[in-house]
Amino acid sequence: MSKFGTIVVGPAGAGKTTFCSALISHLRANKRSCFYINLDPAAEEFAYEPDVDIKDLISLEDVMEEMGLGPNGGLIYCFEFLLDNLDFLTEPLETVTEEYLIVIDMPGQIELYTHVPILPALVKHLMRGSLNINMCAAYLLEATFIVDRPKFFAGTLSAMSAMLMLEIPHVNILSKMDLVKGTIARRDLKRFIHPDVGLLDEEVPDSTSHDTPGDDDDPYAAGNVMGGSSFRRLNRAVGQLIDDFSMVSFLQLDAQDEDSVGAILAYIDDAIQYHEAQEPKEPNDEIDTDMGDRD
Ligand SMILES: Nc1nc2c(ncn2[C@@H]2O[C@H](COP(=O)(O)OP(=O)(O)OP(=O)(O)O)[C@@H](O)[C@H]2O)c(=O)[nH]1
Ligand SMILES: [Mg+2]
Repeated sequence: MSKFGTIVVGPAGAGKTTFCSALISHLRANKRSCFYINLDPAAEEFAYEPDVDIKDLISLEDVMEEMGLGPNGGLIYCFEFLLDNLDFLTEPLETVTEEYLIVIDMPGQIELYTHVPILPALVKHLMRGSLNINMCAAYLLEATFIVDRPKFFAGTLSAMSAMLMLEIPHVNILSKMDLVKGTIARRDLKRFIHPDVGLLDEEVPDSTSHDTPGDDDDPYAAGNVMGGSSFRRLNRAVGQLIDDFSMVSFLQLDAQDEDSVGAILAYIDDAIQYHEAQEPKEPNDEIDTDMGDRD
């Protein structure tokens, strides 16, 4: 028996928890079962009570206090502790059946998705161990990043980094689309949905970003830290890297819009081959065929 799930990842505040809630509402409305896991030890409020909550295993607050760690070091400690106590996840998941979608909400510390090898180990345990969960990652990036093109490409690079590190099916999502709709032409939006490096060349240099005219090449000039020719060359190199790999394109999400959530769920279902594993239902399954009272 297979199990199916999605792990919702992305930078802080990208809308991961909101997306998990919207997804659960949508699944419920469509009479689908869901198993919700919260792995953010700092998360306080949920629209739906998690079936498993990492806070029942370890508290970030306690870790910070007792180990003298900051929030990021504390979070890494919590995940290392989880990896040492995987039964906490394995036991409740053993009974989850194939009609469920397991939804895992993650914290927003970007280092978890870029260079710390904790998440690949966790995902490997869930997918390749006895649990055998077909999983895909849903990587959220805020659509508002598109107003700052270098920032958008940096965010796209982090999505690609997560794809390469996790090595599992991946759905990239531009969240909070409601905040940019109407501010950008459809034709221009397409160039962010399928990131086009040309966007960086077209960016008009900000005339206020240079200390004095002619110092554009000096990477140490304060005004060139986020501008100037060396900054543009760096962004061009990042953009070229993304273009060379040609791996990232985005789906669009407005968490308030049921159709948008449904469309993303369809991609997730496809990526994990959810429907292929479901028992075919007979057309009469739902109809009460009990004739006993008539005898
Ligand atoms: N306008 C708009 N706001 C959204 C949307 N999704 C999330 N938000 C808001 O963005 C903020 C952050 O949302 P969360 O769901 O907490 O983001 P998160 O990625 O879980 O954040 P962390 O767990 O702290 O990393 C909240 O104020 C949400 O209300 C959306 O689709 N549209
Ligand atoms: Mg969250």
